[in-house]
Amino acid sequence: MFKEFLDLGRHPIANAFLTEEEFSDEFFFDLKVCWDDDSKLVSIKDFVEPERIFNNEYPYNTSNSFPMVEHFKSTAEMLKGEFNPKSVLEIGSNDGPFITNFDRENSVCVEPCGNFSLKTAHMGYQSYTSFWTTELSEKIKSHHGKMDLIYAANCICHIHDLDDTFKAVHNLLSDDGVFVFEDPSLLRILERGSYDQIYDEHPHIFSVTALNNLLKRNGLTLFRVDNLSVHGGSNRIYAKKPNIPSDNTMSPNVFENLKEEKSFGVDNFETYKIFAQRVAESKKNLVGLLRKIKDGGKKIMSIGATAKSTTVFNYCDIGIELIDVITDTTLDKQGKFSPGAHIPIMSREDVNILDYDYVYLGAWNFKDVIANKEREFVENGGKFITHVPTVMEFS
Ligand code: JHZ
Repeated sequence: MFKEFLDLGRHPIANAFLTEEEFSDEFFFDLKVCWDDDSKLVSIKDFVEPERIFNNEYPYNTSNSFPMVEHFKSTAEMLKGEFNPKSVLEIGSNDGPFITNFDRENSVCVEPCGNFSLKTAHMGYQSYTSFWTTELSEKIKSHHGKMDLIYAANCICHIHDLDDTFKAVHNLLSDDGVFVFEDPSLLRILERGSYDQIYDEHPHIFSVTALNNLLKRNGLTLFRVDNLSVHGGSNRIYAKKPNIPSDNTMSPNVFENLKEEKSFGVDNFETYKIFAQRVAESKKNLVGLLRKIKDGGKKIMSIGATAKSTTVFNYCDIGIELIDVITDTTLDKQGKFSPGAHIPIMSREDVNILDYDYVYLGAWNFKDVIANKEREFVENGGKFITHVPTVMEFS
């Protein structure tokens, strides 16, 4: 039932920033995207082994993007207020910006990247350095009992086997507990042409439509959706165990989301073929714009060494001939090179932005934050470039 609709070419691991000595050994895979006619799920065709991606060197730490720290604080406060959980488990706890809002005694973290699980362990939380599986849920249940709140942000769409994932949640969730998870929204990606959300770490891109099908077949009921602006548009999904088999207490906004997706054509393969054409057009326009700027003798840098920009630079074949340098606030990315394209990454403080005429926004999702920080650049005639929702320059 899998139908392929997009071929983004050869790609490296999106977050595997590397040193010059590592260039010759770099791992690449074919990034193709398909749609399942049955569940309506969008997935990449060839999954990359998770151990290659999520290991002790994984560099993306949420706490480096300060708007996300605020986001997780307010999310935690909201969940406490609405559900008053006595016990909390976070799947994919990263360096702890969500779990830190809950008390240590009744909270458990699961995180496969040892560098981060060590951090939450040092903060005093029970931390399991592990991938999320039914087997692990059994172990946690025997040590800590069932959980009232199971939470995951930008993590469930990272897991290949979704049936096992949801079965594991079902196993550990208390009978009146709630499972809450947020991931980028397929609908927003289709609307905005933000194909750069597709990379090895995102083997699935979720629609509410597909999640409704997948949760149901694993004994969970999707009962609420919050549409969020983070990461270019995400959905926060709420699911629970149906208390009685016929229980179908969905809030009206679930139906509204399903309706909006249907009217956009999320359940129709034609929509994906149109998206693929838009992606090819975006590449042509971005490369065309960058080349024109360079041919005019101007200089371009980039802000945000994101996983998303790995997809853009490799799909569009953009390297140092077009972009001189990328700046990023993450210490572990600085001094390294971007995956595949091998553009050097530096700290923002070490680059004089006024030497540049254009800044390509690798972190376009933080457009306002970055534009606000870089007011001097704009006042001096500098311009930003983005490809979302269309390729454009602005100041
Ligand atoms: P950001 C990651 O994707 C990977 P990325 C992951 N797979 C996922 O699912 C999504 O997040 C949600 C830097 N920065 O959040 C910090 C600045 O330099 O868009 C980060 O390295 N200056 C887990 O990598 C990067 O940009 C700034 O002013 O696409 C942002 O990465 C700000 C605000 C950030 O996620």
